[in-house]
Amino acid sequence: MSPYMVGILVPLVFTLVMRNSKKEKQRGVPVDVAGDAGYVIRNHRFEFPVDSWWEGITTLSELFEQSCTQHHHNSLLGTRKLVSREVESSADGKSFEKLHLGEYEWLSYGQVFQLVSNFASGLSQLGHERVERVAIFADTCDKWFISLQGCFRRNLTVVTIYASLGEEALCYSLNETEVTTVICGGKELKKLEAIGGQLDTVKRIICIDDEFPSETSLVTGSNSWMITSFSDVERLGRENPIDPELPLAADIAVIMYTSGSTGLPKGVMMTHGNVLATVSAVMTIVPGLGSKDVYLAYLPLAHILELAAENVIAAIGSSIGYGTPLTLTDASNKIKRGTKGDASMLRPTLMTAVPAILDRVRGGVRKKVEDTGGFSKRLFDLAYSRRLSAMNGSWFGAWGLERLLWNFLVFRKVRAILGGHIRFILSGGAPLFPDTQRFINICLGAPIGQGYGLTETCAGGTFSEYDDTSVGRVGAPLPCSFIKLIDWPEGGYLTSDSPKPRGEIVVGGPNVTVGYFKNEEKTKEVYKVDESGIRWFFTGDIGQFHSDGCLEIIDRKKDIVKLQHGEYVSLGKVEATLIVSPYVDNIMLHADPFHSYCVALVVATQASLEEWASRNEIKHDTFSELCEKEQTLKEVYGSLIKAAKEASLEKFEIPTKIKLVSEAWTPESGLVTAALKIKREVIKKAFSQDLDKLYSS
Ligand SMILES: *[C@@H]1O[C@H](CO)[C@@H](O)[C@H](O)[C@H]1NC(C)=O
Ligand SMILES: *[C@@H]1O[C@H](CO)[C@@H](O)[C@H](O)[C@H]1NC(C)=O
Ligand SMILES: *[C@@H]1O[C@H](CO)[C@@H](O)[C@H](O)[C@H]1NC(C)=O
Ligand SMILES: CC(=O)N[C@H]1CO[C@H](CO)[C@@H](O)[C@@H]1O
Repeated sequence: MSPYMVGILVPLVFTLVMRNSKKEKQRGVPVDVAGDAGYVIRNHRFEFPVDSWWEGITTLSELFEQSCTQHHHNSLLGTRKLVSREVESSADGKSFEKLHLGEYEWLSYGQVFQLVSNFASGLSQLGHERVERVAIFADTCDKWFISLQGCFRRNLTVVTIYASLGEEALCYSLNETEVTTVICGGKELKKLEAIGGQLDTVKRIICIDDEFPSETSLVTGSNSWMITSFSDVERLGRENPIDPELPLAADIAVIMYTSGSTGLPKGVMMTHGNVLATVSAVMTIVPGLGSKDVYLAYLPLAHILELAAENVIAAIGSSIGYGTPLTLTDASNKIKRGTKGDASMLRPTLMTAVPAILDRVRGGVRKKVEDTGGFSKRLFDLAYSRRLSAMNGSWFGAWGLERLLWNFLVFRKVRAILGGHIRFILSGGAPLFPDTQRFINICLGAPIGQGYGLTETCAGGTFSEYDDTSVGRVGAPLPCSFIKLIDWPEGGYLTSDSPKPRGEIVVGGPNVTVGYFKNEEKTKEVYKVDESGIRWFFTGDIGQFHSDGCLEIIDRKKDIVKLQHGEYVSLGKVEATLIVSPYVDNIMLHADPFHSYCVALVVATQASLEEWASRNEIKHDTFSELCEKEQTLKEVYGSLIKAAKEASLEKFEIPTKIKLVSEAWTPESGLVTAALKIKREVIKKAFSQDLDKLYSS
C-alpha cells in the first residue's frame, strides 16, 4: 500500500468516528486574597495551597521513613554495573572514552534505609557537629540520594552547588555557608584541591567514588583535610549506631546555590516544608503515580526539579534508575557501539527533562528520518501531520484507534529510543519550544508536563496538566501555589488589560522559600508576606492569564535574560559595550531562553559606513543596498567582536548573528522613547521576521 493510499483511507475511516470535544476546561480559577492588590489565580481543584499530601507528614525525612516501612521489599535505587571502559580514537586522532554498561543492580527500600541510617551515624562519628553544614558536590547517583537522606536524619542542612557554576562561585558558596564536610566524587575532588587554599572552613571530604584511597589526609595551602570514602563512613556508622535527630518542617533542609544575575551566586534556603509542598504538588499532577513506575534519573540533583522528583519517587514505592546525559540512549556519545543506553536498559515510565535534552532528541529523530528518506520518510511525515491535526481535539478522543495504528506503524521505533514505556515527561528549567513539545508529544505518545517555577519558589509555580494539549503556555497554578499578577505601569502591563490580565508574576504559598542565605537586603526586596500571612515571591517575569486560568510568560521586567543553558545575559550592559563600534548608531541585543546564544539588530551609522565603502571601492546605489552586502556585514560584525573582546565579554554575551538596519530608529517611528531609550517589545514586533531569520539561518 502506498503512503498516499494510507493517507486517504485512514483519515476517511477515522473521521467517521472522530468527535472533538472543544469545550474549554477551567484549569485555574480567580480567588480573593484578603486586602491585596493584584489578580490572583489558584488551582481549580484545591481551594487553599497544599502543604502535604500525606496525613501527618511534615518533613522529607518522615516521608522517606514512612515509605521505606511501607515498601520494604521494593527496589528503590538502581545503578548500572560497569562491564568495561574503552578508549576509541577517531580519524583525526582525538580519543573518546566509551563505556560498556551492564544490567541495573538494585537496592531495596529496606537496604537503602539501612544505608541512610548508617551514613547518618557515620557522619557523627567522623566528628561532624550538629550545627555544621554539609555540601554535596557530585554527579547524580545513588550515593547522592543516600547522603541527602542521611543528612536529613541528623537535621543537617545540605548545601548544593551547580557543577556549572565555576570555581569562583564554588569557593564563594562553600565559604559563605561555612561548610565543614564536603561529599564529592573523584572528579570534583580535583576541583576542590585546586582552590583548597581558600577553603578555610572545610575539614572533611567524603569521596563517593570507591576506588579512592580512604583515610588519607591532604594538605592544600595552609589547610589540611581528612579524606574518607563513602563506604568507610557507612561502615563506621554501622558499627557505632546512634539515634537520629529528626528535623521539623521549618528547619532548613537545603541551601541551593544558583547563578545570580549579577555574578555572585545566591543561596536559596529551603525548609523541609517548602520541598514537601512541591513534592506534594507533583503527586497531584502526574496521573496514576504508583509503585509500578520506574524513573530515569540523570539531571543534576543540585537542581530543585530533580531533587523534588526523586523525593516523589521514593515516597511512592517506585524505583529510581540512575543514568547520565552522555549514556542516555544507545546512540549516546559515551555508549559503546552495540551496547545498551540507560533508557533502553531501564525502560522507564517517567522522566524529567530540560528543554535542551528534548531538543536534542527531536534533532536526532529528525535527522534519522531525513537520512533514511524514501517511503519511511513519507510515512513518517504523513503520520506526523495526521497526529498533529488530531492533537487539536482531545488526548483521549475516538481517534485513539488511529493513534494506535500510527504508533504501531511509525512511532514505536521512536519510542524505543527512550525504552518504549515512557508515559509522562516532566519538563522544567526553561520554556520548551512549542514545536519540540508537539514533536515529543506525538512521537513518544506521552504527554509532557511543563512547569514554570524558580529555585526561590522551590520549583512551585504553574504546571501544564497532562491533558492540556496547547503549547507555548506554562499551565495553571500548582496545588501548592497561588499565582498573582500585579500592575507594572512603567512597562505598560496592567491587570486591567483586556482581554487578558497582564502584569508581573508573583508566586505565593507554602512552597515559597524563606529567602537568600546571608542576604537579608535582597530577600526583603523580592519576598513579601501579606496581611493574611501568605508569603510571596516577586519573579520579575511578566505574564498574562488565559481565560482558562493558564499562565503565559510574555516578557521580563529587567533587561536580564536567562539563556537556554542558564547563563544570564544583561542586554543593556552588552549593548552599551557594542555601541562603541564606529559603525553602530543603535543596537538591540536579543536573547531568549529558547536558545543558547543571542543575536542583534544593528542600526548602521551611515557616515562611517559610507566612508569605509568608498575607501574600499564598494559600489552601491543606496545605503540600504550597502547594508545588505555580505562584505559590509562582515566589516560591522568584525568591529563588534573587537569591542566585545576589549570589554572582555563572555562568549555567550556576544551575538552570533546580526542584522544590519539602514534606517535610524527615531521617536517618531515609535521604536525608541523620547529619551532615545530603545523600546524592546516594539522593536521585537517590528523586526520579528528578521529575528526569526537570524535564529533559523
Ligand atoms: C535543627 O537544626 C537547626 C539548626 O541547627 C536548629 O535551629 C533546630 O532547632 C533543629 N531542629 C530540631 C528539631 O532540633
Ligand atoms: C570567606 O568568608 C570570610 C568571612 O566569612 C571572608 O573574610 C573571606 O574573605 C572569604 N574568603 C573567600 C575566599 O571568599
Ligand atoms: C489547531 O487549531 C488552531 C486553532 O484552533 C489552528 O490555528 C491550527 O492551525 C490547528 N492545527 C492543526 C494542525 O490543525
Ligand atoms: C516558609 C513559609 O512560607 N511557610 C508557610 C507555609 O505555609 C503555611 C500555611 O500555608 C504557613 O503557615 C507558613 O508560614
